Amino acid sequence: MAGNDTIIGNGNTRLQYILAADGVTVDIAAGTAHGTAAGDIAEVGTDTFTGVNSVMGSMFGDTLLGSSATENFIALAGDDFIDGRGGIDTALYSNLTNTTGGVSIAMAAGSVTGTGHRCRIAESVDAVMAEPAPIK
Ligand SMILES: [Ca+2]
Repeated sequence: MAGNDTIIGNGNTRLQYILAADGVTVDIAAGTAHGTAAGDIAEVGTDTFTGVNSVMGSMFGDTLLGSSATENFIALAGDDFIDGRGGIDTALYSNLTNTTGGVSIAMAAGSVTGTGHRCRIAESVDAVMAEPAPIK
């Protein structure tokens, strides 16, 4: 994902920044994604895209912004912020590979906390989905 990429999705396409070296800012409405910090220390370049309805952030603090359409967001670890804007949006914490423990979800307060996760969620996000911890 390094370098400046142009992604043309089919409306059911997920962008993934799991390998980014630092937090990313992804704005679906604007169709842009880049490292949040100056100097591209995330090493993702500046991407432009269309047709994306799902975003997986990095293992660091991300800012994930939606559009008026329905989308889902997988923020992974880090202190993240999710604003789905319009539509019926979902924040997902069911990625077993990167979820190391349970998460506590307070929709009214707009927060998700848990092992490796701390997230602020704007009111525009309609649902948060998590899975039970895997059986060991
Ligand atoms: Ca949305």
